[in-house]
Amino acid sequence: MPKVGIIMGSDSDLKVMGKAAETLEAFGVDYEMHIISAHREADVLVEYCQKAADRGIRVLITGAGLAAALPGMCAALFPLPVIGVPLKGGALNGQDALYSIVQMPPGVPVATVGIDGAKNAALLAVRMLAVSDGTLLEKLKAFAAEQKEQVIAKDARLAEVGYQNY
Ligand code: RP5
Repeated sequence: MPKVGIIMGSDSDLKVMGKAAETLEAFGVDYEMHIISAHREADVLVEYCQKAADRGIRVLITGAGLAAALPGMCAALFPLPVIGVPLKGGALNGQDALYSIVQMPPGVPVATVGIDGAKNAALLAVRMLAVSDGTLLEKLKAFAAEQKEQVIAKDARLAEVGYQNY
């Protein structure tokens, strides 16, 4: 079974990156989760990324804050898709991480989601795996239908109780 790797630079990233894990669990996607710092233990990151594909990891979800080097370094070392999650925190509130992660040089792509967008990162990983997995594709269709029903229900409630009592 294909597996997703969730990597984050610090345990201070765990609260947000946990949403990626929750989302993968909801879709029944196998994953592993690690704290590996690109700046503080570059050698560990290199070893992890160089072996990940051979161990069955098909997509890496990578979250980091501040001068976020982790997603870009993963994309340099891991040959399959890397999704970057810029994390809020520090004086620039995640904009530093966003710019760092999204502005990759040509040839080394990172699919960057929004600041703290761990849930979307996981959904994107599920979509990538669903390219060759019909069961996951059906789950994604069901997820989209469920989201639609939730909005319809909210609209019906608004019509029923009015905005003051919503
Ligand atoms: C980044 O620095 C991490 O991804 C984290 O978002 C940020 C702060 O790390 P800690 O000082 O909390 O370990 O590398």
